[in-house]
Amino acid sequence: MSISSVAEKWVEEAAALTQPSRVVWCDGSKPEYDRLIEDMLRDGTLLPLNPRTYPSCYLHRSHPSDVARTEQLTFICSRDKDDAGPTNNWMAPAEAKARAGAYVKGAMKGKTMYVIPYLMGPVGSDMSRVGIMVTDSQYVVASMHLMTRVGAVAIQAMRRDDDFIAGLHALGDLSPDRRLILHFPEEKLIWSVGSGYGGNALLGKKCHALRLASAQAREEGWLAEHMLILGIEDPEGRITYVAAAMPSASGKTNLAMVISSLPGWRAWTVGDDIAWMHIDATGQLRAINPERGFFGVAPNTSPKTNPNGTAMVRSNTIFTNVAMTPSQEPWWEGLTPEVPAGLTDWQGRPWHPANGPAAHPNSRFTVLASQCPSIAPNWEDPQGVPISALIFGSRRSAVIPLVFEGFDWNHGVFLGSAMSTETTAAITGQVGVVRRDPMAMIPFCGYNMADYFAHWLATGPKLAKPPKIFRVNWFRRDADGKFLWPGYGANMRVLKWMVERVRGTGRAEETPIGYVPAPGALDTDGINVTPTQLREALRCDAGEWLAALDDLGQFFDGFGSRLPAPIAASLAETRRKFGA
Ligand code: GTP
Ligand code: SPV
Ligand code: MN
Repeated sequence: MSISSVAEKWVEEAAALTQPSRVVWCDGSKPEYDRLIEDMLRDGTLLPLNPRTYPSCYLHRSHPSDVARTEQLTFICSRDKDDAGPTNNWMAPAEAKARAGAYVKGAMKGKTMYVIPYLMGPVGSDMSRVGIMVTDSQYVVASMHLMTRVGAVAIQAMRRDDDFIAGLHALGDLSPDRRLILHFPEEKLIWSVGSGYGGNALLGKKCHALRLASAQAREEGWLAEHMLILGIEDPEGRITYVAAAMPSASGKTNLAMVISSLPGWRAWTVGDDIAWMHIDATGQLRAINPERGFFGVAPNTSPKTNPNGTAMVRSNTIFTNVAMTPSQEPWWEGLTPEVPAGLTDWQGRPWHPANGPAAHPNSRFTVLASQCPSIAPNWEDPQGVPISALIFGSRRSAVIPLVFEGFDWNHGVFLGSAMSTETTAAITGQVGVVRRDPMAMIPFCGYNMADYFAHWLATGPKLAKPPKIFRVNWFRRDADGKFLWPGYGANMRVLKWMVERVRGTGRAEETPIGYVPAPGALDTDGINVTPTQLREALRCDAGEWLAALDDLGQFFDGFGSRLPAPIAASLAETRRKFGA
């Protein structure tokens, strides 16, 4: 493996700062992975799971105060505060390095520093990008093996000596008081200290592939989005590809591998969390999945809700913060209808209901995408897949209809920018609080979100045939608090209507917020939804919407004159249509 001098120099600097006793360059090989697993089994970082029913599967328990992304400790460190914008935490680059420098200085004393060259995206794709991260966590190295393409394959994809995102990760003491996740877009640099969990620590994922990539994408004219990618095959065998943005723990993994109850319709998984989308020479939007694996939410993943999800984690999977049965099998709430006796909870204690759920609500599995039964045969196509529709979905108990379609590109971008959602366990803090989350990117946009809206608006006219843009909400509830829509496999019905809309055959009715399915246009044959429930799920209420648009207007005001005029115009026009 030959490595550029720029990369070598950066690694030397990282080592000088953190002072490890040893530096190991990772090659991404199976023997390397096996050695890491052996080491971690020996020191207790991993626990073995049942080798007969879950071969090569392991359980990791993270520190109880390190179980989800910590957004309040995540910063965009652009030189100019306005370039981070009002929705991001900002710190001046020098201050950020001084503060975090105190935590990382000597942080790897007596430890091994692993250098991980990783490739985000398929081998041989112009859309793929390289990162080089260092870490003192073997769990992070093993996870990066599953989530990215590690080793020579990354170094060979560098187009110049300095063509990589540099990432410094140190566990520190895992205290939230000494935790910082810092992004330096102008330096193509990430510093993360004090957390070993998920998006805080697997730097290829949110830090690189979303926050820094979104900033890079804007400069280079592409899109880096918090989106799943999915192929929808109809009974004639034609495949329509869509990408869908949904906030954390709000349905991407589930939709990406949905099993349809509609005869002849099936889904092909291309990605479950991040989409990088470029415009090709013909003006077609094409998407790649930059990741190699899934870091998916465990709770409520069951043979009923997500059969592909449960099938793919039966081998070669690292589970984090799930519970364990007496026969060393992983368990989480919703996996089986009955709670098994004798569970050990996610903190290693005999489970007691008074201690809360047995598995942490943000417990997860890490597994290669290739293990998913519905993985698309072309999921690693260097050209990506052609995108015909974009979906913005959020988690809202009220107000937001099951599905509606934007009038055109600009209106669709407005619908994405208008998204709000109820918070989930994927982020530390209160669950179920409604917050603004444009395009499901509020925690992941690496620059000023007003400029991000402008970038989206500017992308439409560059496309020969802009994809249709839809909004969805699987989570609307009735007066008794029950979901109005069965969700999961039934979501294919909504996808089918979208495919028909793309082809110009799906019937729709116009409302002030967009097109909704006309009566009978949504195929509910064979699923348990009454006409009243469907009407409720699709209902668009003027009073509720006007209140929601007031809140949206205040949010937009925070961007000042940087808010693009077409976004403000769409808001005004919607209010007018509702009679305001
Ligand atoms: P991140 O990995 O955090 O980005 O999450 P995600 O968007 O991939 O969410 P995921 O598919 O893992 O779903 C999160 C939670 O929502 C799980 O507990 C699912 O069971 C639940 N969920 C997913 N789809 C549906 C649905 O259609 N209806 C309902 N009611 N719940 C759903
Ligand atoms: C999310 O929170 O959106 C995730 C999990 O996909 S993490 O990798 O921890 O960010
Ligand atoms: Mn996510």
